[in-house]
Amino acid sequence: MKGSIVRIVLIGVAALGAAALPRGAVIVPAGDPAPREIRIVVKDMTFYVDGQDMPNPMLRVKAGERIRLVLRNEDAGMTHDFAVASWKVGTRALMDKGEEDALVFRVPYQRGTTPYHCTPHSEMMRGTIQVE
Ligand SMILES: [Cu+2]
Repeated sequence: MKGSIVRIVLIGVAALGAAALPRGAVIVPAGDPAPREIRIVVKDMTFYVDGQDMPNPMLRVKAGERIRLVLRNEDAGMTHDFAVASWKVGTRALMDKGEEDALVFRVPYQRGTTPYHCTPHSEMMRGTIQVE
């Protein structure tokens, strides 16, 4: 009887913990430097680094680096997001034109490449992240 109550409480605490952490959230150790910001805009169903004209560009990051990735949707009538499936990182939800979302994450320590994409338009809106 006592054992089952303890178990129920533990399950409840685990459920609360999972609900409180949004997708892409990370625990930031004290004293960590500010993350490097990468600003991405979406126009005409294409990702761009803000201020550059390379479509769906390769994003270069360093192993273990903290990144603050900001996505802004400038596509009228289309909702978009940004996700790195292999890292389980993504913006909160699909965004309408003019909306912006930021996610902070740490790049895995393993070097190599991994794809990023927009969930509903992954055939067109996709690119590569290179971990150096
Ligand atoms: Cu999209």
